[in-house]
Amino acid sequence: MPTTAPVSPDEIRKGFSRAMSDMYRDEVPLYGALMALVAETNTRVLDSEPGLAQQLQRTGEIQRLDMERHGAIRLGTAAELATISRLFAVMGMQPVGYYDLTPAGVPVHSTAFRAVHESALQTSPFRVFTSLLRLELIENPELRAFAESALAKRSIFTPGALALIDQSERNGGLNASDADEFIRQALETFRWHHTATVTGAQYQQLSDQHRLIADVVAFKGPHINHLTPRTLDIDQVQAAMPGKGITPKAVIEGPPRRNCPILLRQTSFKALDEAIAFTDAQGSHSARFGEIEQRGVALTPKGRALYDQLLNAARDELGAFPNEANAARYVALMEQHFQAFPDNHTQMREQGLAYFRYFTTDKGLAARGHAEQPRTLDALIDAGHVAVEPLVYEDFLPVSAAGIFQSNLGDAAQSHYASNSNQAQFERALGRKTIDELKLYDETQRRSMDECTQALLA
Ligand code: OOG
Ligand code: NI
Repeated sequence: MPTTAPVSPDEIRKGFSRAMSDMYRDEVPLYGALMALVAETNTRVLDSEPGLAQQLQRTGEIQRLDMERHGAIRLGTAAELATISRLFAVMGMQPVGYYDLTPAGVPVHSTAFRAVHESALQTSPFRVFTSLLRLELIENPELRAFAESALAKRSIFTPGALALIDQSERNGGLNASDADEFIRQALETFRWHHTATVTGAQYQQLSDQHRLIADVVAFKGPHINHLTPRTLDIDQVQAAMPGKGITPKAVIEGPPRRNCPILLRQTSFKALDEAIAFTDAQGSHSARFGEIEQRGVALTPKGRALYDQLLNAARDELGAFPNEANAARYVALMEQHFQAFPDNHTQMREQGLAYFRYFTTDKGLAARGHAEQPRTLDALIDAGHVAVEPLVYEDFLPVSAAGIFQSNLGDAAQSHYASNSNQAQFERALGRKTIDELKLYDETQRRSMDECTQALLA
């Protein structure tokens, strides 16, 4: 029995996210510089756009903005994925979405561990993009066998973390001191190691197959490879990065700049080259990079289909992977194609393209129980008794993720795998099903509608 009442998993996640950020800032000084730049930009944007400030105030995002970040890890085995799922569950994080990265030449498939309810997201929106290496895609049988045996030998969780996961599952949570210890123990899994578990030659062989394979197989654990703060204006940060000695990738991934942001825009800067001691020699490895993101409204299946269609059309017309040389043309093509996507919230709502949250206004509350209170949600909105705000996208985008992987692995790392989506295999490894993100957005939207009608019409 726990000695004191269990701590909320949301509080554990909040503490873990902070501890992870502190660890990463100590290890990667550029991350600190990026955080400062993002904070500065966010303050400026909020000062100059009172409408946006009011929107974020109403949705509560303004309070979570400073602590908002996502990280990413790459795992080697099904057993590692199953256990990380249990570890994240202690912090109230569940696997949401399935991403197949093989069409982009990256031999992994992925999910995002995150909180699922809007009130839990409000306490801490921390997410981890988690990829599983697909060893079956290594063609050379000897190399595949070597990779399997190297991964079979490692244990990426501390005994203390494993014991606390068991304890949390048994007792339905952890008390405050166990939660603190859990955070300390869990953090070890994500730490960078300056030593590799293989020889320099073995590393080279793995890397020649795919740099990502070396990144997973040659090390003791799945080091966190980036931690990404959320900015309110990614173009401003992108433009200011060179002045801080940071060189961003050529193009921003995701939709073009808009008045009403949709989904997710991301940019990153190259992985650092870091000294590594192989078992027999000194060398180097690059894996850790920096990234920033700007989040917009979540799209319905209809909106997402339109997004995918316009993105594909722009990319097809470009005829090549976006890069330094064609960046300006890519931006122009994206802007041109996305003209077809309405750029105001009213139209997006009326056409069923995006999810929204509904909030009672003071005016609406004052009219409660009065004859003049409109009786339907649409009429309440028209009368200004209910305010509509965009529901923020909490997930990732496969094409963008592929672009981020590629820019950090180097274009030379591009391999060709037949598109090889295998969600069933991923879920077998995970030990459970992934959650459909669209269902979560729909539920949040519905709850906010119900709360409004209950508060104003009941
Ligand atoms: C993950 C890359 C994807 C994102 O934000 O889409 C990603 C990785 O490199 O492990 O982080
Ligand atoms: Ni990322």
